[in-house]
Amino acid sequence: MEKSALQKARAAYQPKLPKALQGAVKVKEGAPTKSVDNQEEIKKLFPNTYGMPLVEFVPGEETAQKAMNVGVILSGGQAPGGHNVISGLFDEIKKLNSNNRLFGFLMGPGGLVDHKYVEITEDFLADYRNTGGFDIIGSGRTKLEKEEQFEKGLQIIRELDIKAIIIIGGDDSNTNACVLAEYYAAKKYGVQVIGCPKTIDGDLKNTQIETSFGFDTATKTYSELIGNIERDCNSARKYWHFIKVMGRSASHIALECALQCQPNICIVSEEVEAKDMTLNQIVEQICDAVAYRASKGWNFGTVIIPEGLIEFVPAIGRLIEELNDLLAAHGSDYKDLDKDAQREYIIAHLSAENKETFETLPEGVARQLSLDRDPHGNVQVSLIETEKLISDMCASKLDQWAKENKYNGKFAAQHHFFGYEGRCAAPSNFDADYCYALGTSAAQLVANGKTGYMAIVKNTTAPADQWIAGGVPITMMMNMEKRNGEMKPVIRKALVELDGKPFKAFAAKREEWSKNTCYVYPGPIQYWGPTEVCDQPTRTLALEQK
Ligand code: FBP
Repeated sequence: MEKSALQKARAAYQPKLPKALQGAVKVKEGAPTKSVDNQEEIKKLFPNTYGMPLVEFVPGEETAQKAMNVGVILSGGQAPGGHNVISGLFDEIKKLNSNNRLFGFLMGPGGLVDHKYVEITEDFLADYRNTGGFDIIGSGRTKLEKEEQFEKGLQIIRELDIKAIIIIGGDDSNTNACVLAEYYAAKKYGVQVIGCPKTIDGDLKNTQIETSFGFDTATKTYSELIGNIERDCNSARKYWHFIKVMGRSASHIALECALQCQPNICIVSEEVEAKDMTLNQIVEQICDAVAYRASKGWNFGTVIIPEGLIEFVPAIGRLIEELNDLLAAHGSDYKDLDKDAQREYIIAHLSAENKETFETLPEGVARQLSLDRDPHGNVQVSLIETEKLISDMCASKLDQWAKENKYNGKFAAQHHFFGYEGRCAAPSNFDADYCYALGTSAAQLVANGKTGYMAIVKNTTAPADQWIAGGVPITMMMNMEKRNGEMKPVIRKALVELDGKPFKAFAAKREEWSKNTCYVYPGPIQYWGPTEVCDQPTRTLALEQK
């Protein structure tokens, strides 16, 4: 593989580890746990993996370890640092016993079911250390949920004599990891399953998980780009830039980028939902800033829009809920129809209120909401051009205001979508270290016979040697939610909390940012240099852990 100069220099980086993981390790067990909600139902569904204690690694004695083989899967959307989880896992199992072997299943959970794998060796791994991407073994969104998939997976697990599977994924993938762990435990197959918290979206966090990996690098990458746009915007002074940023559901990415770049406007979906706002009210909020700035002669600005916004506008959220049930209930009779007939079918089956919402949406957006969900039942919001929808609505509103003499300015819009640009960026020092420590923890969870746990690393705003590593039972994070028309046990997603410190920090400043030009230009991620430049956590993490 040909490498850039940066890649070569970065390959030599040795990620830092918490003190407790630097030598031999033993397990310190905490109190038994319970799920965040629906305890009776979750306990019934996971009788073998419910209630297990929290685990922390502390320095221990060196003991001889029997050789073992481990399998690893990258699941869902890419997130910077995945390769370092695998590096940490590989190095730790080799440290435990040099005869240990690591197998990577290809292209996501589907690789386990289809028996597609590769052995990860030192030479093979060398090209991927400290790099972004999931290309070492690829990723996929196959949902592991059926007994036949688990049994098919077991065949290759037996063939390769694998003791444990590590699933590196977001909330949906870790929910599946938990289901798989429970199944293998119930069948007494002796196969362990361990999860690892990944997602740029930042919504896999709770009392035990401070942040999901990838959020740090992705938000720093987007913030660099947004800062560049702000500077261009402040130089030419002729465009309003509408920037959609990823985050399928929660607005953590949008909020973090706003805290880093201080745009004129940042919409936070969770606030839209809490205030029961309509699309028109969101548009008016933006137009107020456009009109004010125009009155000062500033016909330019920046607006950040979270990718998941559309689902949080309550009227559209209600429509999506009914569409989910409708699409789940009417599979093939709907799928075989052409585009126009599908629209008519939906209109004929929707309740009066949702029908009205559906008919007022631009056709492209309505169409996207009527298409297949991803394998986990989610609307594919990355395909909805919310930034254009909002800016078009702003243009119409401003035309109307101009006619009413409420606005006198020029409005020209540019559109951007920052998503895929950040998911495979070379991991920041934080993500490089954090991921390596997560992989090391995962190896220790396996070595200590744990199953149904997720690897965790806490105290992450302190220097890396003071981080605390361990594991949390996945059932502890679960509750019951409706998916594809049915109640299912799932890991609870962490949305932006409106009484949380990051949102409050933003809310205290946004009025000033909307009126004046307060842009901050964060610049690119740095790997070498002063610690205040290279090793800062995200604003979100710093504020939350303060
Ligand atoms: P994960 O939750 O699997 O980490 O993926 C998150 C995400 O990056 C979202 O931000 C985005 O909406 C989605 O993936 C895009 O999915 P795809 O890669 O399938 O287009």
